[in-house]
Amino acid sequence: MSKRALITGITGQDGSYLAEHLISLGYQVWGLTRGQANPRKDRVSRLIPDLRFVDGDLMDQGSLVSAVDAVQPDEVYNLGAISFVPMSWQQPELVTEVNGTGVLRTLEAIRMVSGLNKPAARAGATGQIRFYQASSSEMFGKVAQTPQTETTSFHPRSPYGVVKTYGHYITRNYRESYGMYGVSGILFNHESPRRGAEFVTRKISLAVAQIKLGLQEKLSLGNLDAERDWGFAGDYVRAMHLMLQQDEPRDYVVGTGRMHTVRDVARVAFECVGLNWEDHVVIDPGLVRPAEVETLCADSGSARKELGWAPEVDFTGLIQMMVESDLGQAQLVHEYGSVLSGVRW
Ligand code: NAP
Ligand code: F7E
Repeated sequence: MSKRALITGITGQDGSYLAEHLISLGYQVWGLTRGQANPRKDRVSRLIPDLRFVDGDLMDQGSLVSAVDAVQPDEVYNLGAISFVPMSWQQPELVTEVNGTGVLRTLEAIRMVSGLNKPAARAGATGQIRFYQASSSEMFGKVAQTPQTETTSFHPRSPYGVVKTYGHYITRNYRESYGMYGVSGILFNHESPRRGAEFVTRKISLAVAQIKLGLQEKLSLGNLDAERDWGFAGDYVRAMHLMLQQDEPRDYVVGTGRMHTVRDVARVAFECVGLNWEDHVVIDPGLVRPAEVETLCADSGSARKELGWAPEVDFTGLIQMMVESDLGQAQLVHEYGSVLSGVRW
């Protein structure tokens, strides 16, 4: 019988790649969607016709219990979050509710539906619903060592990072308290042509496409010196799935082990279309964060050894993929009008 998976955050970047991956492995996949007439639900259902949907919101405990009960999943992937770090300074309470208490609510829904409060169920995780939590390299923040491993201490620098740290520890606590198979993937930045336009890589690839076509002149950026370990989202969802297939639940760091600056992203992206980034990028001090994460680099030795995971797309390949996708889409819109703008991701 095919396995059943429930994904929160299905309308986001990772949700769509994970759903495609699980369906390719023979899973039946349900995505949790919230709200009324969510346009992002239409977009993902066009992209993945075999996907099923169930209503729910990480802010609403009852809806999560109903969703888990209705789907009866073998695996739950909690990818839902407000994931743009600057928003966590603007609306810290909302981010805490969704990204922090939302994890607790999902764990509680699994516990209630599985009957994990019963002592007999505590003895072993076998046959229980397996849970994946989307933890983040933002938890390392002001890094204690480079590269970062599963044992590197946390020093988050944003409300987002602080709240993700709560989600990380509450997942570990449910594993230790109830024998739940719950794991956290500490994922470093991962990008794709489906990345939100507010994140720096996509902001750059979209601007490069517009500038190449003469539709925009300048691109405003903040801290060009920030260093990140950027990988491809399609590679990282394979690691999420592998983490739930192990005999023993444990947390893993997932990244490429290569660091680049925001300046490198701009240089490579503009080079893809034969332009010089220095002719187009302007600095906007308003985009610099109240407390910055200056540098992040993963040591994914455990994931490589124990999960057999390795990334397939390198930094230059990733930026090229994003620029080519945005240029192709911008050319279509430019030639045929805005009626086409909603067709692709
Ligand atoms: P994303 O594209 O921003 O997607 C976020 C998803 O969360 C959307 O589907 C959104 O759905 C959903 N969501 C927001 N509020 C919700 C709520 N109240 N209830 C239910 N769903 C809600 O994020 P992503 O890049 O795919 O990242 C997936 C997860 O990994 C997130 O938890 C993120 O924090 C974490 N993470 C990401 C990275 C990265 O580099 N991408 C690295 C480490 C960790 P709507 O359409 O309803 O808004
Ligand atoms: O910023 C700098 C900015 O917003 C990257 C999320 O998926 O990964 C992501 O968080 C760096 C930062 O991603 C601009 O200051 C410069 O140092 O693309 P970002 P992020 O904050 O690293 C982690 C792992 C997550 O978990 C998050 O959910 O780029 N930067 N100039 C800029 N960033 C943006 N957005 N816009 C700029 O103009």
